[in-house]
Amino acid sequence: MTKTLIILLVVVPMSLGGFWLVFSPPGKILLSQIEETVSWGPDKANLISLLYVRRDNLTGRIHGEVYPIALAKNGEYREASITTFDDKHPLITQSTRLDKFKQFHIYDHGMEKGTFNVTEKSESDYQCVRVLVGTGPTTSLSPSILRFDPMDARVSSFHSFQGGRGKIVDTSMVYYLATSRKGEKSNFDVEKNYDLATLEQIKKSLKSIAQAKLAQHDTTYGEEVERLPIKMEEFRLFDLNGDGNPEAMGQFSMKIRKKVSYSGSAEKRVETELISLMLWLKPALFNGRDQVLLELKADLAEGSWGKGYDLIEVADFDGDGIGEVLFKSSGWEVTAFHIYSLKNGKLEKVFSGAGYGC
Ligand SMILES: [Ca+2]
Ligand SMILES: [Ca+2]
Repeated sequence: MTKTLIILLVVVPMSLGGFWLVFSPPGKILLSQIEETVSWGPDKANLISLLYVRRDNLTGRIHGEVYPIALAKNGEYREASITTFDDKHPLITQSTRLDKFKQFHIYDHGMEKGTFNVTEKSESDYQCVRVLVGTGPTTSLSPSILRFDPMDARVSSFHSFQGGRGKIVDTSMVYYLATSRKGEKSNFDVEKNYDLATLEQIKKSLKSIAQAKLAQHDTTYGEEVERLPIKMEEFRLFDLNGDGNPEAMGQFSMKIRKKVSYSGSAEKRVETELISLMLWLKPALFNGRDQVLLELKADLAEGSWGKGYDLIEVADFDGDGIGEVLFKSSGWEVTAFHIYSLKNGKLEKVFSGAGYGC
């Protein structure tokens, strides 16, 4: 394959939102994901998943489903989702890791919020694809997580009238980390251990680095641009490796306004774009110097519903006592999941996949 073709295969589909050309050819069930089920026993393996809780706002009925992301074993992470575009062949007959892993521990901000037991396999719609999920009762979950607070970034709502079926659909959804193995340690959050002045100093370090990174980021293509001040969307403080020195996370966004001219027209239109940055740092306060552990940038045109990378949870997925980081990335009608692990002074990607989208 020539270099140009490789670039086309990767860059063009991503930019057009044609995510599935990269991650999964349309219409095909990912058989490679299923083969490994046999050799990966449930003993020490961990099926890292999300629990999606859906509420029918018309009937009040709450329904939970486990969406498998990755299987962790011996420090390795393997794809665990089974998806298809093909609506003719039922997924439900497929062998899946949900046949072996039935009980899940549900986490919210490092705290266990009950267990979820998969009683049956089912198929569920996620944007344009169908996904094999595990369903079950939500009765063993803490009522504190079954609230669908519209201010919570994890909550989404869907309201539509399906004329063909004469049906009104009004659903709210929220998701949490679900792991088949109970974490020996799940709460790596250390923000409460530090006073406000210290936290402010760490935020200042994050902001100044984010400012420099976002100023360098160029999506302008030579157009005139105005960069608006950066905004810190989220700040969290963890000690991933338990060495007493925290790792800090800042999620930032910056709007840029640019004047764009179109071919054949002298007129210029102002367009706004959003650039987002997920930044992790070992702050100078504890480290002698600011050390960047991870930077994930995403630029999205206004109107897209995504905003780059969101932290789902920090948890010890592989049982070595060190916390891994699970992100959800959202783009133009696509979603994918990524796991990062602290290695050699960096947060390194150990898994990327389990995506869905159009
Ligand atoms: Ca640390
Ligand atoms: Ca770990």
